[in-house]
Amino acid sequence: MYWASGSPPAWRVLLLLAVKGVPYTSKLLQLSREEHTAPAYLEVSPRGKVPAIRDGAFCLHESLAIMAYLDRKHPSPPLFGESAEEAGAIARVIAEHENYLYPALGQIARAVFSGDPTALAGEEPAVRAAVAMLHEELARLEASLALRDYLAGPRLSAADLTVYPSIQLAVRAATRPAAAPLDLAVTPLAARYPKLAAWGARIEALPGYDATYPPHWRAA
Ligand SMILES: N[C@@H](CCC(=O)N[C@@H](CS)C(=O)NCC(=O)O)C(=O)O
Repeated sequence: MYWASGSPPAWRVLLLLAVKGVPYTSKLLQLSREEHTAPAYLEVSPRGKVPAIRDGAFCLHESLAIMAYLDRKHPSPPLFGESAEEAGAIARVIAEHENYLYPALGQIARAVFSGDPTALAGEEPAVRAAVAMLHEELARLEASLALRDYLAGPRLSAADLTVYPSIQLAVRAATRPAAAPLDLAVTPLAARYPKLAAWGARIEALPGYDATYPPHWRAA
């Protein structure tokens, strides 16, 4: 399992491995040292991105593809649904996350974590629009949790494991000084989104949840 600290897509896969209790060899790459562009790694992950896995002779990149593969290989507990309706609901939550929440978060994260104090200057209107979109999506998730314990139904699924690292990234971004002018207003999460905060606590209580991942994530 090739991953990097601070990568939400990598964390999704690590969570899925933990929930399923699948043993694996951890290969932590240092992106700052360009380990993801090394020729040997490009053979595993041709785009030079994390996460990626090697399972025997089989290599796979793209977090959602890896999750689907691992769910087939290690079916217990099933995380992509058993009925057609469950599978549809899970795929819907994941697609909405990938198409709306994650791009907005990416735009915010690029401005907040770039280390360049002027990063926001030229892009502030676009980043503010992304903050509004993030809240729109968080409100949708919050409303859905009024009806069910997990994002796609009464049981934990791949949808939860996909969304959870993004929520954590939003919270982490809000603690950064560079985020102050944006007024991200996602901390404490429970103040505005109590159901999302309680859902996050349910995920953190899962057997195998590793509170130390990613190593420097929470302390930031
Ligand atoms: N769609 C991909 C996204 C992977 C991705 O963008 N990974 C980032 C870390 S979050 C990465 O490897 N960045 C290194 C780079 O682009 O140079 C997935 O879900 O696996």
